[in-house]
Amino acid sequence: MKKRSGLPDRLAALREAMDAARGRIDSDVEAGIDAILARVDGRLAFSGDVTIVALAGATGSGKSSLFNAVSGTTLAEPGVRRPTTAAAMAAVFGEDQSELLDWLEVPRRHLVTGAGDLSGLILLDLPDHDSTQQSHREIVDRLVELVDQFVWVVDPQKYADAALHDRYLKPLAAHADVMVVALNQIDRVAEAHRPGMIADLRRLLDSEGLADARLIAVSAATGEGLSDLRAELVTLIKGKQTAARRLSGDVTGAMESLAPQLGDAAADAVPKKRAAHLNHTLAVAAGVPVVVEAVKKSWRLRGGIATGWPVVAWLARFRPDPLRALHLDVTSTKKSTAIEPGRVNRTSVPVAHGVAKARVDSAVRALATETSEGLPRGWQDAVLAAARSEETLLTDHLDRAIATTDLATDRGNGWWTVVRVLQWLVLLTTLVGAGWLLVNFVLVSYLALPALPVPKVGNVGLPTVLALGGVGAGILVALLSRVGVEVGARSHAARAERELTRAIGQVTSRYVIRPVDAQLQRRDRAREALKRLR
Ligand SMILES: Nc1nc2c(ncn2[C@@H]2O[C@H](COP(=O)(O)OP(=O)(O)OP(=O)(O)O)[C@@H](O)[C@H]2O)c(=O)[nH]1
Ligand SMILES: [Mg+2]
Repeated sequence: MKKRSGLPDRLAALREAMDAARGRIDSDVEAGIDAILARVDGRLAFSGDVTIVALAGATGSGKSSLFNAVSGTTLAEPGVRRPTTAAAMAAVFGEDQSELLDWLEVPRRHLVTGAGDLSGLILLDLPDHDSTQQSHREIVDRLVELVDQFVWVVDPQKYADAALHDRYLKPLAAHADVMVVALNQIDRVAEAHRPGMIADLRRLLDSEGLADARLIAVSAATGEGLSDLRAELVTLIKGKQTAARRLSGDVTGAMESLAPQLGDAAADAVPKKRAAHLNHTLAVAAGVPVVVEAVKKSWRLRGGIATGWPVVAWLARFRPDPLRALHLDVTSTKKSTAIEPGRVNRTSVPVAHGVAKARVDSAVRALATETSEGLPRGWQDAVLAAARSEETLLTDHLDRAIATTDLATDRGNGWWTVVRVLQWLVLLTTLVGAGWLLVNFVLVSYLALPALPVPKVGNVGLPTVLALGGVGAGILVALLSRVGVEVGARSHAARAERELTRAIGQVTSRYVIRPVDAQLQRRDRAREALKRLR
């Protein structure tokens, strides 16, 4: 038996599950559960010490007669012409409960004083559920949702009536433990046939999930079984748990309708592999490989200009810098400081347009689809919407990530200056040697003057050594530098790739992965809450 004290916890859990699942589940289910929550709140506002029991059933089954028999009054008017009872009527045993009856919208009330052990009972006589009158059915349907306990009154002719079983009994199976089925007019059945009929009805109820429902054979006419029915009611009133049990049943019903809306698949976060795959796709679409290649080429070009033989290097100046062509500055110092968003110039990596944008969008969609696979439709939609929440700006974010990443293009090249000085010294040496030779040539050949003195280094004259040695040294330094520049180009390209990928990863995490995770966590929260409810 469910404890009354458990109801507030279960209710809180249901509310929590609904808060998390709202907008992501079938709207009919959502409305149904909201109605249950409102109803439960409504009933809880009133005393749980009062037990509301409704006599419900087909026309002529004897509800009004049983109402009179149980209450020991002649308040209800059993009739020959059907249907007789057009509005619900209440017999209130003990203290007045007008507010509760207002909430139930039961207009006709009778206070039964000196109620004895039935004190605390509100007995309702309902109109016929199978009425030709629409208003009767509406009253029944409304009150069936609100009362604490039902006594379904059936008669020997119509106890298996499909309308009653399909429309009321089966859907109320969650409330079987607060249900009594009274097989009335048992006096009309021959003694010999009674056990068989009772067993037949019992089997029917059991097959409908109503094994917990009590079945009592009664006769309003002869009073047979009435003491059993009364005793059942007294037990319920004394237990003071009927309202809580019914409400608990409501909560269970709500839970059962909510559970399939949450799905079984375990998916509480975007799997690392999927996120990594998205990062890779977006990095390519955002032009990371292009930038990395440009970093490498730019380094080679600038390194060549700085460390090459000055004449060749001077010519290389006229080649365009590949990084500049992408509108990525080759000097990175200012990028390492914080940058105001909006003031960063767009790169010309063409991520925001055309094919690249389409690729970004479809990768984001693929991640959403794969991640939400196996989830109910509402959650798939929510995951997709979350993944695409920044879709229009995503390419801008990616572009900015690239524009603001420090490519370190002016670090690690201090040695270029040393080499450059060396190259100029070497060039100077070459020019001195060549000039010396030229002067001597002019002096001797044209002016017939004595040549300048030429000191010997070994067998060769110093000017020749200076000129040839200078050329040779220049070439050697250029070749060695080229090796150094290439090493730098590669390590800077690798570093740029790392940093750019990291920056792209931050964008995808913030604008795609985290919003998706938030949806998945919502669902997880709802599922956890339901688990507590069970
Ligand atoms: N023999 C016999 N007749 C009964 C019994 N209970 C009720 N009746 C008769 O059956 C007829 C219908 O009884 P009601 O109590 O008016 O039935 P009801 O379920 O209230 O009918 P509606 O108000 O029309 O839905 C009346 O003529 C009663 O006298 C019973 O246990 N035995
Ligand atoms: Mg009646």
